[in-house]
Amino acid sequence: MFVDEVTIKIEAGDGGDGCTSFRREKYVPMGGPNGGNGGHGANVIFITDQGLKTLIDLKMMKHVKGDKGVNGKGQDRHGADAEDVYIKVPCGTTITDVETGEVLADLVHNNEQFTVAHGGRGGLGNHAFATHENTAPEFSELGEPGEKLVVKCELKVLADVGLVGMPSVGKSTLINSISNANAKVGAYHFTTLSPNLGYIKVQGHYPFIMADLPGLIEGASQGVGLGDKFLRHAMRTKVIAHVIDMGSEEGRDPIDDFKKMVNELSLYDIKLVEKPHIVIATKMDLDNAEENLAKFKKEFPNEEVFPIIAPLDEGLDALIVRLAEMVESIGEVTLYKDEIKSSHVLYKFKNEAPFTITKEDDVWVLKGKEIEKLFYMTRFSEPEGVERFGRKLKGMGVDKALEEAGAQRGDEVQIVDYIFEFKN
Ligand SMILES: Nc1nc2c(ncn2[C@@H]2O[C@H](COP(=O)(O)OP(=O)(O)OP(=O)(O)O)[C@@H](O)[C@H]2O)c(=O)[nH]1
Ligand SMILES: [Mg+2]
Repeated sequence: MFVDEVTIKIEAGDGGDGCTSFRREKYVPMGGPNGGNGGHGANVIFITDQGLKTLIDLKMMKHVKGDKGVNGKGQDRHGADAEDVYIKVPCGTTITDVETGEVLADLVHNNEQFTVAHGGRGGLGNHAFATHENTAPEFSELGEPGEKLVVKCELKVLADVGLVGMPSVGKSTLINSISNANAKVGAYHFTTLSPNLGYIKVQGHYPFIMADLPGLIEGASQGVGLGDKFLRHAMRTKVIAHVIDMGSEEGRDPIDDFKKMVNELSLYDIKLVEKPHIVIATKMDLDNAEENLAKFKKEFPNEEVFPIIAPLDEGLDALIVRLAEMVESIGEVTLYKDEIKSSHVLYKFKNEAPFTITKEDDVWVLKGKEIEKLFYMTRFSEPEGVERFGRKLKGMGVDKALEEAGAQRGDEVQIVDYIFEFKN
């Protein structure tokens, strides 16, 4: 099964909690604070692996959750950071935030990483809060919550050249001969079930990427055979290379094959036949090949045809030089023009208001990432921690904003599920 679209829920790990603790030693009546900090929560990171070809492993995941950092302890022992979670994906995977529809990352190269959800930082222990004014703080922070989101991963084969042709015409044999690809070759139809990518280096030219697509048959655009689901990958290539078996080993007629292929492509999307293309004539070692080639050229005098024998490396140099030239002359066509804005990895520009105020029944409700984070990191069992929470809110301008909104002394104010009294 070729899985090229998966939605997963992602939760980075929360930070470990800070510790409130005091030194206890014999003969030392008032030991200082020694509560350690919590460890960092696990980040969730996508990483590309060129060995992977589909998103099938992700299909099993559905929900990925990073561990919480270890809590701090007394005697200034800091908690360990949680281990990051890596999600391996094939090259050519794009990651979209389902809620906003924003493309977060377009991972193209091997071993490329993208941190999709950051783990929370560890809460500070009470030692970290010791100051001249407060040498013995009786509070510590809880760990910061990890980021959570739902993402859609899509595999979109990124290639400059797409090999298109009937089953068993020798597409995989060709890509194996000219690139680092390791495509399965077989004497039966539909050996290739998902696209293979090959990286091709040509002396004096920029390297380019070729995609070996599964074989198409007549009616593919209507879902016959493996259907047309792979043609969307062809849509993203700059050059289409039609692969035609000139040996007519299986009783095929190369002229007929070519007509059928062009027809299938045009039925799928007319843009496919408008792309620059060439014809690769394979299996030129077979008896009928020369004769068929002559007929083919006569029938299609305007087609640029490259006869090859891939297993013997014949005709390959001329072919790849020409493909490199074509790719270069097309230049930097952005494959994801509408989807991505800058480089291959995109970062969200976060510019949200620190909080919002709404009135629900008689309660003023405060919402916002920053304010909620502060809430989650406060240990409400510690009065000094609660005091600090109040000071921080004031510092963020909450008191002023509530007053402006019309809040009166004594009104109820809610953050997450905590309700406190407005005192101004
Ligand atoms: N005689 C000869 N046989 C070839 C040549 N190239 C490929 N073949 C054979 O043709 C058969 C099909 O080759 P593949 O490379 O698997 O063909 P494909 O187009 O990738 O096939 P699908 O993935 O099924 O669409 C295999 O048995 C190959 O060994 C060639 O130049 N000459
Ligand atoms: Mg194949």
